[in-house]
Amino acid sequence: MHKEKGVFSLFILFLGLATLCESRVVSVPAGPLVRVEGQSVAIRCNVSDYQGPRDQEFEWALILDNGAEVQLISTFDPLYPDTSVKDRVNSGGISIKKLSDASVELIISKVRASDSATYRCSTPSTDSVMSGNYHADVELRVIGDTLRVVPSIPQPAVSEGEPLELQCNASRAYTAHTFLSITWSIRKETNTLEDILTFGPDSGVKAGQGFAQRYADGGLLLDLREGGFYGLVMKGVKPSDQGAYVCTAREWTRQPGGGKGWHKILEKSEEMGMVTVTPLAQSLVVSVEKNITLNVEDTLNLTCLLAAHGLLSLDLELTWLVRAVNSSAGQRVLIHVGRDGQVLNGSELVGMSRVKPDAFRLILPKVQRSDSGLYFCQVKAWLPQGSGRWYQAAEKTSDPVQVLVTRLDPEFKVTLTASLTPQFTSDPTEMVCQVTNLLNLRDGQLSVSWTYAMNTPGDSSISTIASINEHGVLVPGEKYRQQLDRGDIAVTRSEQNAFRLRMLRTRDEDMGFYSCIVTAWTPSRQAGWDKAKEIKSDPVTVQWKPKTPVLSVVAHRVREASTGGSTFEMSCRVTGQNLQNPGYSVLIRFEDAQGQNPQKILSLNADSVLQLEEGMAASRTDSVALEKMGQQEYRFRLYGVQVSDRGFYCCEVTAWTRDQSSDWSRAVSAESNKIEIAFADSGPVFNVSIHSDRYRVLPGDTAKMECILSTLGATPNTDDVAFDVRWFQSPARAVENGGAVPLISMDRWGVVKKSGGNESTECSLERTDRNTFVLSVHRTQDRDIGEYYCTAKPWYILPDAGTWRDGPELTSAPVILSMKLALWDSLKMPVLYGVVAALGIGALSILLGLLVANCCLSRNPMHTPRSKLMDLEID
Ligand SMILES: *[C@@H]1O[C@H](CO)[C@@H](O)[C@H](O)[C@H]1NC(C)=O
Ligand SMILES: *[C@@H]1O[C@H](CO)[C@@H](O)[C@H](O)[C@H]1NC(C)=O
Ligand SMILES: *[C@@H]1O[C@H](CO)[C@@H](O)[C@H](O)[C@H]1NC(C)=O
Ligand SMILES: *[C@@H]1O[C@H](CO)[C@@H](O)[C@H](O)[C@H]1NC(C)=O
Ligand SMILES: *[C@@H]1O[C@H](CO)[C@@H](O)[C@H](O)[C@H]1NC(C)=O
Ligand SMILES: *[C@@H]1O[C@H](CO)[C@@H](O)[C@H](O)[C@H]1NC(C)=O
Ligand SMILES: *[C@@H]1O[C@H](CO)[C@@H](O)[C@H](O)[C@H]1NC(C)=O
Ligand SMILES: CC(=O)N[C@H]1CO[C@H](CO)[C@@H](O)[C@@H]1O
Repeated sequence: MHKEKGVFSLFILFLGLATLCESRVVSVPAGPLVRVEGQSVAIRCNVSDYQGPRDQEFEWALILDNGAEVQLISTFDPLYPDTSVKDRVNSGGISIKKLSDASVELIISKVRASDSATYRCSTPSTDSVMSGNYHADVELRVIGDTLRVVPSIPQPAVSEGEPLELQCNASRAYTAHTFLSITWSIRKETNTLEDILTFGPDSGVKAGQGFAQRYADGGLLLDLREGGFYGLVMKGVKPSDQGAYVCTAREWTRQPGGGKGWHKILEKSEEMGMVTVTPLAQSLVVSVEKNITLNVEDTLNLTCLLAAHGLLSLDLELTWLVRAVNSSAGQRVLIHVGRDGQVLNGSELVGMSRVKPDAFRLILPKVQRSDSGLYFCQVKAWLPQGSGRWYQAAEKTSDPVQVLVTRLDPEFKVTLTASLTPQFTSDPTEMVCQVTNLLNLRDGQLSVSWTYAMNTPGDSSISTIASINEHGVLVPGEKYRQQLDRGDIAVTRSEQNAFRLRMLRTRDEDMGFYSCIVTAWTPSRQAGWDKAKEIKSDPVTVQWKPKTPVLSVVAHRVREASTGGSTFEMSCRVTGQNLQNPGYSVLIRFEDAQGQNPQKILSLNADSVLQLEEGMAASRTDSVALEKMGQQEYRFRLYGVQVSDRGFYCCEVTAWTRDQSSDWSRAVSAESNKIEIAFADSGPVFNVSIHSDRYRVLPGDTAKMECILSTLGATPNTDDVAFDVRWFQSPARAVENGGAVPLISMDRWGVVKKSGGNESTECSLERTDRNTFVLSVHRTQDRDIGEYYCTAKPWYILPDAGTWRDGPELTSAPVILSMKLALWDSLKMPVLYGVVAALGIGALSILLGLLVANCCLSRNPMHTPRSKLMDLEID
C-alpha cells in the first residue's frame, strides 16, 4: 500500500511539472534504419507531452536530398499523399497504422531501393502554445539482398570418434551497419532442426541446448578464417551425430534506439548435406589365431588380432578368457588388462603384451592337459568424450580357438648327404646326417647309427660301422673297430642335430651304400631312456671307377756323343694319368751294346735327392748329372764319353702319391725307350807336337826341345797310357842325302838310350810331365845345327781286355836349330871393306859401301833358306 501511495504522489508531481513546462515530443527510431529490398518496413512514430485531444493525428513525408518534401500518407487527410506515391498508397504498398492515440506505424510492404531517404513523421499541433518539436526524422536505407551462403562438408562419412568438419562460407556486398551470424544445425530423423552453435552477430558464441555441455567440454571448435569462411569442427563424433546438417547465415542491424538489441534483417539457410557416422562397434573386429595342439610343458602362444577404424586413438580394455571344451564349468578369466594397461585380474603365470598396435599376445608357459579349452579374447574400446572423460564405444568378443594340450611324440626328418665323395682310391669320404624339423624332443636325446651295405639297400649284408648312442657314447661296429681305433674312420656329432662320418682313406672295398639311422629317445619313468622314434635315411652311394694310374716316359737324345770325349745328353719326359699329386723318382739305367750287364747309374728320388748308384765307377762321379728341368722333365748328362760308356741308356720313372700321412707311396713305374751311345771305336787318338825354347843358339849354349804328346777322343785313364819316344836329328849337311840320325830314345818303361848319331853330340832326354819329353842338346856346336823331330809310339791298356796295346807311331813336325855366330862373322867383312873404301874414295864409296851393307842386312836370318845358310858357313 505504501508503495502505491508513493507512485501516485510522484505522478501528481510529474503532472504538475508537465503542465508547467509542457512541450510536445515527436519521436521516431534513431536511424539509420537499414532494411533489405523487398521486405516490409515498419517505422514507428510516437508523440507525447502534448496538449489537446488525446487522439493525435500523424503525417509521414519524405525529405529529398534537395530538401524538398514528398508527402506520403496521413492519418486524417486522404488527399495528403503526393501524386508520385498515390498508387502505392492506394494499393496498400504504403500504409499507416494507428497503434494507439499517440503512436503510429508507417508500413512499406515491399520496400524498394529507391525508398532510401529520410522519413519525417509530423503531428499537427493541438497545443495551446507551440512548444517542443512537431516532427522527427529518420533515415531509411534500403540495401540489396546480397547474402550468399556456400556450405561444404569435406568428409561426409566419418567413423565414431573422428572429428567432423562443417564449413560454411558466407558473403554479402554491403557490410555497413549490418552484422552477420552463422548457425550450424542438424536435422536428425525426428525432422526437427536442432541448433548446434551460433557465431555472431557480435563475436559471441552460443551453443545450442543439446550441445552446451559438449561445447563446454571443448568438443566443438570454431575455425574462422579470412574471406567469410566459417568452420565448425565437431570432435569425436558419435553415431548420434549422424544426420543432415544445415548452415544458416543471418544479417542483423542494431535495434533502433541505440539499444543493445539486434534486428535481423536477412536470413539464409543452406543444406550442408548428410553425414553418416560409422559406429566403432561396426568396424571393430576381434579374432584369435588358429586352433593349436600342444605338447605338455610347451608354451601356449596365442595372438588376439584387432581391426578398427582409428585403432590408435582408441583405449582398449582386453580380457583373455578360457572355457572348457565340455563346458560344464563356466568361463575363466586368464588375464584382464584395463585401458590404462594395468592388469586388473589374472595369474602371474599368464603374460600378455601388445606386440603390435593391432596384436595382443598371450603367453602361457608350461601348459598342462588341464589348460586345454576354448580360448577367446574380449575387447572393449573406449573413446574420449571431452574433459578427460571416456565412454565405452564398442565391445567385441572373438570366436574361440581350440587349444589341445596332450603328449606328443618326437618328430623329425633325416637327410644324409655326402659332403666329400672319393674320386680315387684313398681319397677321403665324408657324410653328414642332418636331423631337421625336430619337434617335441624336449628333454630327449638323439642317437645315430651308421651302416654300410655292399649292394643295393635291403641287402642282408648290412653292417654297422659305428653308433653314437643316447648317452653320447661311441660304439664301434664289429668290423670297423680297428679303423676307428686308428682314426681312419671318425664318427662325430658336428652340430646340434648333425652327425658326421669321415673316412680318411677310402678303400676300393668301401664302395657301397651308406645310411644313418637316427633314433629319438625320451626319458623313461625308470630314469632310463625309451625309444620314441627311429628314422633311417635314404642311402648314399659311394662309388668311383677305380682308375689305374698310368705312367709313360719318353726319352730323347738332346746331344749326341759321336766321338769319345764328347758330351751325351738325354731328356726324359714323364706323362702321368690318374695320379693325384704325384711325385716322381728317376733312375738312369744302362745296358751295354749287347743289351747285357744292366746297371743302375744315377737316381733322383721323389724329394729330388740325387744319388749315385752302384753301377757308377767312382772315377766317373764328376762326369754325370741328372737334373729336373720342369714339372715332368729330367735331363741326364754324361761328360767325356768313353768307349766303355757305349750302350743303351734309359730312364726308369716311378710315380709316388702322398696322402695325409705325408709318406710317399709307390703308385706305378715305367721305363722309357732306350737311347744308344754308339761311336766307332777308333781307340784313343794321339797327337804329337814339338816346341823349342829357342831356334838360334850361341855356340856352347844348351838347346831344349819339347816333344808334347796329347790324347784326343776317348781317353783311357792316364795311368793306362805310356809312350816310346825317340828323337832324331837331320844334320844340316846330311839333309842333302836325306839321312836322319836317331839321337836318343825313352821307352815306355822310362829307360833312356842314346842311339847312334854323332857320338860327340851331347844330349839328354827327360820326361818333365806325363806327356812332355824334353830333349836337351848341351854345348851346341856346328854339328848340332839342323832339323830335329821326335817320334812317339803310344801304348795303352784296353779297358775291356786289360792288355797293353800299341798305337801307330807318330812323327812330329821338324824344328830347325841354327847358330848365331855364323851370322855375325858374315857381317864383319863387308862393313870393314866399306869403311876402307869410304876413307879412300869419298862419299860415293861410302854410299856404295852402305848400299852393300844394306843389301846384306836386309836378309832375315830366321828364314834363311838352306842354300844361303850353307854359303854363309863356307864364308
Ligand atoms: C513509442 O512508445 C512505445 C510505448 O511506450 C515504445 O515502446 C517505443 O519505443 C516508442 N518509440 C519511439 C520511437 O520512441
Ligand atoms: C570457402 O572459403 C574458403 C576461403 O576463402 C575457400 O578456400 C573455400 O573453397 C570456400 N568453400 C566453398 C565451398 O566455396
Ligand atoms: C577350431 O576348432 C573348432 C572346434 O573343433 C572348430 O569348430 C573350428 O572350425 C576350428 N577352427 C579352425 C580355424 O580350424
Ligand atoms: C610366439 O609366436 C610368435 C610367432 O608366432 C613368435 O614370434 C614369438 O616369439 C612367440 N613367443 C614366445 C614367447 O614363444
Ligand atoms: C568332452 O566330453 C566328451 C564326452 O564326454 C569326451 O569324449 C571328450 O574327450 C571331452 N573332451 C575333452 C577335451 O575333455
Ligand atoms: C578376478 O576374476 C575372478 C573370476 O572371474 C573373480 O572372482 C575375482 O573377483 C576377480 N578379481 C578381481 C580383482 O577383479
Ligand atoms: C796336334 O797338336 C798340334 C799342336 O798343339 C796342333 O797344331 C795339331 O792340330 C794337333 N793335331 C790334331 C790332329 O789334333
Ligand atoms: C860317327 C860320326 O859321324 N862322327 C862324326 C862326328 O862329327 C865330327 C865333327 O863334325 C866328325 O868329324 C865325325 O866324323
